[in-house]
Amino acid sequence: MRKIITLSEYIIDRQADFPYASGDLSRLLSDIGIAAKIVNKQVNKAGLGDILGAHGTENIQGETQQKLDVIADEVFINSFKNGGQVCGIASEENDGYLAFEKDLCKKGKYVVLFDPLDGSSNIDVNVSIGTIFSIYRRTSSIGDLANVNDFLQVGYEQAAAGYVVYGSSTMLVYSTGHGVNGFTLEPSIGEFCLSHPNMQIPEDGKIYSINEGNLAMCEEGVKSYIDYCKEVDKQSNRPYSARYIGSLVADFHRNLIKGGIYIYPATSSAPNGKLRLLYECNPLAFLAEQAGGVATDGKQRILDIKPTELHQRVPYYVGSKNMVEKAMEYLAEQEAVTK
Ligand code: AHM
Ligand code: MG
Repeated sequence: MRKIITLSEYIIDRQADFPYASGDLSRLLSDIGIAAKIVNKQVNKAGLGDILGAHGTENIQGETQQKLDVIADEVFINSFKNGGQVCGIASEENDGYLAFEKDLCKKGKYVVLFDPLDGSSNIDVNVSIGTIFSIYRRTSSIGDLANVNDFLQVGYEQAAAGYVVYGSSTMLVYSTGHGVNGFTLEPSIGEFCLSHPNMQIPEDGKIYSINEGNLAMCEEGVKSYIDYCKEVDKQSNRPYSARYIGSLVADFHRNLIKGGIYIYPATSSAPNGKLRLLYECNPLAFLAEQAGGVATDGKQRILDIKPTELHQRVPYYVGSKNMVEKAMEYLAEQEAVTK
């Protein structure tokens, strides 16, 4: 049997690689692991009665919140508040950022932006959902309240990012900028164990993931790229397979392992796409690049976009390097034609 390395052991071992680091980021990552286990318990019980169903309130984007969204949001916020490493958070479920007022928190070096439960419309049909998180060093002074500039940082400044996928097994995947590692929750011992060391996304893939129901509302470049994906060409492994779970974390996770492209483009009804830059696109873009992949808005690198709003949306193309680059070629060609 291979030696089991738990998430906590792994984080402590990595900490030794940075002799001058204070250990705060390590403690924060451990807290995320614990919060994820608590949320996982709730997700597993989702079919059992009153946890299931809409909570009845709407978030800033006018979407009905499921009860579990609210529960997950609270679990992560409480964990950050009690940990002392985080001075404030922003999340999909809160209209504005929250600056923690406790003295312990004001001394925290980090802010966290997160989507507590992404793909939550999938909960009541027992399909995988996920938590996505993005961690930055604060730009405001330690001891002060966090301010908006701590949250509106460009993606390449992320100190760490990751996700938890609550699927047929539960996994936590994260990066601190030194590669990507995946940990699977071993339910009998209640520990995340290193199962996917040094994850690399294949340069080419055979899977495209897009809500094709929206294709008529997409620009011509997207349509012609999807035509390309469906074309028969044995040499380049086409036609590709279409796979769309409708849960970003699950679609991303599959493509990270198998190779593929995930697209949520601009549409005529959503000119900036649907996905949120700060707590959906940036963290997964950070992971994609750390694994050798690419993430763009169709024109520019996601991690270079300077955010202006907490809930800003961007078109999203992420996955295997050659596939994303090919999609961008199609977009550029069509743009040249229409100019
Ligand atoms: P959410 O944050 O409200 O759950 O929305 C994000 C989700 C992603 O997980 C998923 O990829 C996408 O929305 C699906 O959208 P659509 O149903 O428009 O294809
Ligand atoms: Mg979401």
